[in-house]
Amino acid sequence: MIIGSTAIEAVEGNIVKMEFDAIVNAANSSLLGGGGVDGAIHRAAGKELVHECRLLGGCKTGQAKVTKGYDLPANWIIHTVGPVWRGGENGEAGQLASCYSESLSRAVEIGARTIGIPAISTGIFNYPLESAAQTAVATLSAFVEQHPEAFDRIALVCFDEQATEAFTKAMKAF
Ligand code: AR6
Repeated sequence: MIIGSTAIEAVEGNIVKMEFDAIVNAANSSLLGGGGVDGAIHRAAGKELVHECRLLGGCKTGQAKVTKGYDLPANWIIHTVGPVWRGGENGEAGQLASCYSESLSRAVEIGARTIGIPAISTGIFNYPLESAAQTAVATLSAFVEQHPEAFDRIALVCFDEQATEAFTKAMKAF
């Protein structure tokens, strides 16, 4: 979908290998690394990343903080902490939406025009894929409507076919 200058799309692949001004990391509140995409980003960025992360003092669920990209193709990493899925009645959707809007707010601040975002919370944090995809698409669209010229490309980077299908479907239904 296209809003203003921004193409929003779902793409399949490994986010650490992709060329964007900034990529978003699905981190945990320590910001010191973990499994999933977080582990992959820390491995690919190199050891200097964790040194910068130590200075940030952690990050609350739904918030986002920026570091440099170090050895990644991306110049910046926007670390956000998604909600752990606890059945859906505990504010998870609002927290997930906040991850997307706060990440884009950081992107605007650093002037990143191309951004890759993984399917936050849908791995280790267990958020149901379809519901996460709907929240992602609705939140990104609403943000971009408010900042129609801020970005060139926002890619929802899906790690497997199932995620690609869910995000593509959410975009078509929107
Ligand atoms: N590129 C793109 N997407 C990926 C990649 C990759 N290289 N690797 C995994 N994914 P997860 P969460 C997808 O578990 O659910 C960590 O330990 C994956 O298939 O990485 O937010 C953190 O430190 C899934 O669709 O993040 C936290 O403790 C999506 O990325 C916790 O996991 C998110 O899965 C965060 O859990």
